[in-house]
Amino acid sequence: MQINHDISTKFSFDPTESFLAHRPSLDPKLFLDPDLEPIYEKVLLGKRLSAEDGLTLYQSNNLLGIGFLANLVRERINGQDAYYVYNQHLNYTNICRNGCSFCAFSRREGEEGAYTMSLDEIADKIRSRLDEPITEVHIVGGLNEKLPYSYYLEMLATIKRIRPKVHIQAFTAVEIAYLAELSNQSPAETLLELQAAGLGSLPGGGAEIFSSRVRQMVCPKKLPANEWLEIMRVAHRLGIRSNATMLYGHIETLKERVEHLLALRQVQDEYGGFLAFIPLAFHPHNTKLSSLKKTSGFDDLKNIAVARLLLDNFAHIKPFWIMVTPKIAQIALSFGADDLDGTVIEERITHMAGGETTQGLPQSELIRLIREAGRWPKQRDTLYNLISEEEGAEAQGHNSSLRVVSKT
Ligand code: V47
Ligand code: SF4
Repeated sequence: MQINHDISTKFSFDPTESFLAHRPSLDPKLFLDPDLEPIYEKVLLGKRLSAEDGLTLYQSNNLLGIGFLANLVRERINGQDAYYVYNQHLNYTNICRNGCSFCAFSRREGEEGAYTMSLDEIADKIRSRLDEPITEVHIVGGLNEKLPYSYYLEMLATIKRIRPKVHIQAFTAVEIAYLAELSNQSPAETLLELQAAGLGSLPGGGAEIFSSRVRQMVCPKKLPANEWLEIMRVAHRLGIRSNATMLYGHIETLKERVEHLLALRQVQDEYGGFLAFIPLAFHPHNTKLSSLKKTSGFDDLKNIAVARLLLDNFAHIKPFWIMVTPKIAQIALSFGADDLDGTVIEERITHMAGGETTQGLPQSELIRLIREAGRWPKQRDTLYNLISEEEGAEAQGHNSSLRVVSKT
């Protein structure tokens, strides 16, 4: 396949645009620890935070202070808006050659509970929701060596045939690297072929923690960190957007979390192709790390806030409500987050690891969570184009109706 190497895309986003307009009237000394005050000064001036600042934030237990700082940045970038998407998750197979020790979802071929959806089953799943205004199908699966490359192309084409306008956000960088290997092509050639079959953007999974120390211990067979980052660079250069994640709450140190976030910030400086950052809270149940504790609400909120502060070039910070619960995700809207992800409908990765949330949330519930947090609900598509909204005074009332901005 011929690749045009000139298709370089730089997505523009200026987080410091209006920072002076957001100087708070409160005296932050009332609730900021002294060690957070220099960070407050930087945040006010729109200055980039350092790795040391990141560590100071993580080491502080002044959650309200950290949240206050993160909220300044959040409102500077997104005002009162809080986004959600009408989406459907699809985990097409759990058979995986990697066997990461934090994963309760994966199985070996023939093991009890192993499954692979046929193309007909996938088609049925998409068809069964045709009466809903789904704008995104979100697809992640294991590395199943029995599946031919054509399965992936046909999966995308099948979904597009049934729902031509849907945006398919499919295959983590780990799956993309695997598909490149399977198809004997470069990652760029593979991405372009998948795009021609219907791929719209990439989910942010597979990043885990970039530290090679941690990767060696919990996912030694997984794509190394530098290759994960390189796949994202290649995608962004081709104009294919993606998300970014960090799996936290297992054996990583706070310093390793900071290094992870700064590595993402560096790649975002290069092409600006990341849409959103999603911290993924580790669920230990049924995994080889089941002796570890679940993350606490305190850590979940701190992670959101620190990410908002360090990732100054990311437009969106998204708590995945499936992992942190809708209640924590709602509170996170005051701690740096501006996006509640979506309706989801069916999710397996977290639920097989002890996730206790429901499998999906109706649109009305996402709107209610956002509205009751004092934010303005904005239904978006995957690329953050507005689909419908409730604004200002309307959003405060309980009878407000959605204003449809665009139909997909
Ligand atoms: O890479 C696996 C994580 C990821 C566990 O882009 C676990 O919007 C917690 O890609 N506890 C896959 N996490 C999911 C993914 C994703 C999820 C939500 C939003 C987006 C997005 C992408 O799930 C894996 C891994 O990091 N994971 N096991 C576990 N026990
Ligand atoms: Fe496979 Fe992904 Fe689970 Fe790792 S996290 S075992 S790559 S499905």
